[in-house]
Amino acid sequence: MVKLKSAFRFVRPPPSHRPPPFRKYPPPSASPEPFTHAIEYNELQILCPQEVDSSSNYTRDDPRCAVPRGAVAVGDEAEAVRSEFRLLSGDLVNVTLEEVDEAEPGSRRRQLAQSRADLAAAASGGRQLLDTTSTSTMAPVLPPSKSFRLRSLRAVRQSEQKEIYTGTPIDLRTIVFIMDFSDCRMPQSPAVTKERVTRDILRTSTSPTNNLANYYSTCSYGKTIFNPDNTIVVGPVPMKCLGGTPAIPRPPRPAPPPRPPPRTNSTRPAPPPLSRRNATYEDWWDLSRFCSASEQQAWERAAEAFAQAEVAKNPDDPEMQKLARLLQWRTRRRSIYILPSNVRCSWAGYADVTCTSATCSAYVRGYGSATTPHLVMHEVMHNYGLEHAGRGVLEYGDQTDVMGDYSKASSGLLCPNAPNMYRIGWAKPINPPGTPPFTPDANGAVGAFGNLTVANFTTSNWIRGLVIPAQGTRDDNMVVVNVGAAGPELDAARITGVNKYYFSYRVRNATAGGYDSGVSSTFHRKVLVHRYGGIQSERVFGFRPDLVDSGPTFASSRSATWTSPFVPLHDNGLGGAVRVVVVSATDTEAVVNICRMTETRETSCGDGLDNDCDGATDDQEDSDCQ
Ligand SMILES: [Ca+2]
Ligand SMILES: [Ca+2]
Ligand SMILES: [Zn+2]
Repeated sequence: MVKLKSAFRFVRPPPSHRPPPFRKYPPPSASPEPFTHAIEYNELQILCPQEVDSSSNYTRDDPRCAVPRGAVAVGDEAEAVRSEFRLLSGDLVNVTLEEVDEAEPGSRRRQLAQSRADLAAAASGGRQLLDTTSTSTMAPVLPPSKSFRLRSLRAVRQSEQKEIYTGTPIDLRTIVFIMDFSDCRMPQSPAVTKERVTRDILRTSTSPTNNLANYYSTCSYGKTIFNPDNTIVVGPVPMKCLGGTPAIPRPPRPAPPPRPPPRTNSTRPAPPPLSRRNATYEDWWDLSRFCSASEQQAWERAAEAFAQAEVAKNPDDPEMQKLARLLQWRTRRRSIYILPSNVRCSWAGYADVTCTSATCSAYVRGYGSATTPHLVMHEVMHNYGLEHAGRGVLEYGDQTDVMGDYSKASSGLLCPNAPNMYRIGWAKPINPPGTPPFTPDANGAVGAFGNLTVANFTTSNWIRGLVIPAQGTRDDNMVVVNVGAAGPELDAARITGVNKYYFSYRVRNATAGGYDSGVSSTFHRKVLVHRYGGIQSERVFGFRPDLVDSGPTFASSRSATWTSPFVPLHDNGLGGAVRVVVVSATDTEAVVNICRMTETRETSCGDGLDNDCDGATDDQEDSDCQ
C-alpha cells in the first residue's frame, strides 16, 4: 500500500535588521516576529496493506506482509511518481526495490549495528539508556541512507475516491491519540490532557472558537459532520523507545522487467535528513533517533494496541463501547496522533494526503500553542486531499486559507480559499441570480452559471454586474474564468498555457467562531484572485492554488482593475486575457464586471466588441481605431 504524506513546519524569519548597539532589550510586551512557513517535503511511503482481523473485528496490518516500511520517493520525485501513476493514499501497489550501496559507507551500517545492539540489549532486559546529549534537541542529524531505491511500481488495486462531497454529508470517524514517549525521555507536555484535547476538537462551552468541530461544520456549510458520538480522545499511549518486528522470510521472485522511476529536475530543497530511508527487512524503530515510516508505523501499532486493551479492560463502559465501534470502523477513520514537542521529526505536522484506506493519519508535534487548532485543521484537510495554499514562491503564503499561512488568524476560523473549497466540493461557482442560498442547481451541485469559458463571451466581451457573495454567506460563491476552454464541457476544445482564475470575496466575520472570523484585515472585504488548475478528482495532483492579487485596489494595477497575462490567440480562437473590474464591495457581496480580452490594442474596429477591454468599442469610441 502507498501513502503520500505531506509535512509542514514553522520557522521564524530572520530579523529584518540588526538591533542598534547599546540599546536595552525591547520591552517584554513587544510581540515576537510572526511565524512564517517553510517548505517541507512530500514522501511516498510503502506500508503493509490493512485488513480486518475476523476474530476481533479490528483493523490490522496484513500479517503476511513482508514489506519494509519506508519512503521510496521524497520531494519532487515523490510528486512525479504520484502524478505518473495517479496514486491515491491507500492504493495497493507492487513495487520492486533495489538495494543500493550507501553513498557514505559505514554511517548507515553503524546505525543499524548500533540499533541492533540496542535492541538485543533491550530484549535481554538490560535496556541501554539513551545518549542524553541527543534527546534534548533535534540534533544530531544523520544523513539519509538510500538502502533501497524504487526500481518499478505497478498499481494493483486503486482505491475509490472518497473525500469529495457529492451531495451526501461526510460523517467522519476520528480517534485522537495522545502519545507518551517518556520511555525515550520525550515527555508529553503536562498541559496535553484528554480534557484539553477534547475541548479543542469538540464544541463545548469552554472550547476555543476555532475548535475542530466548528472548523469542519462552518467551513463546509454542514457538508462534513464531526459528531461527538464518533470522536474520542485516547491516551496517553505509552510506547517503548526501541523495538522491532521480526522479518518475514521473503520468497525469491524473478525480477520484472525494469522500469525506471520518473525523474524531475529538482528545484526544491532536499528534504531534511531526519528520516532514515528504510532500510531493512526487519522493521525496527528507534524513537530516540528517527521519525521515518518505521517509527510512524510503530506509533500507530502501539496506539491501536493500547486502545484495544483499554476496551478489553472495561468492555461495558459506554465510552469504551464507543471506542470499540470506532476501532472497528473500516472506512477511512481519521487517526490524529499528538506527539511530544521533542520527538525527532523536522515537521510540526504530517498527514496522509487523501484518505481511502481503513485508517489514515495526521501527526501533530508540540501540541498546545494558540495556533494548534489551525495546525490540526490543516493536517486533517490534507486527509481530504487538499494541498498547500501558496502565494507566488511561498508554498504556504496564502493568508486566506488554513492550508496556507494561518499565523494571523488568531482564534478565528480561516476557511479554505475558493479553489480548495471547489476541489473538495464544499463550494462552487455562483448560481443564477435569485437562486436561494445552499441550493443545488439543475445539474446537481456544479454551479455552471459562474463557470465562465470563451462560450460566455461571444456576443459581448463584457459580462457586467456579476454578484460574488461573501464566501461565508452561501456555498455558491465564486466566479471561475478560463479563456483557454471553448466551453464548460469536458470534451470542449482547450489550449494549454492559459490559467484558470478563481474570483472570490472574503469578509472577516465579527462573530467569534463565525465563517472567516480568522481572515486578516489585509484580506477583509477583498475580491481575491487565485490561479488554480486542479479539478475535482483525487487522482489529479500537483495543482496548488496560488493567490495572485486582491482588490478593489489590486497591487498589480493600483486600481480596481485586474488583468491576467495575455496569451496570444490560438488558431482555434482560444486564449487572450481576463480583466476584472470591482464595481462595489460591501459587507455581504462584491459586484464585478468581467471582460475577455482578445486584443491588447483594439484592431478589430468593426466587430461590435470591445476587444481590448478598455471600455470603448470600435471606431466611434476606441481611440485605437481612429
Ligand atoms: Ca472591436
Ligand atoms: Ca476597446
Ligand atoms: Zn501541510
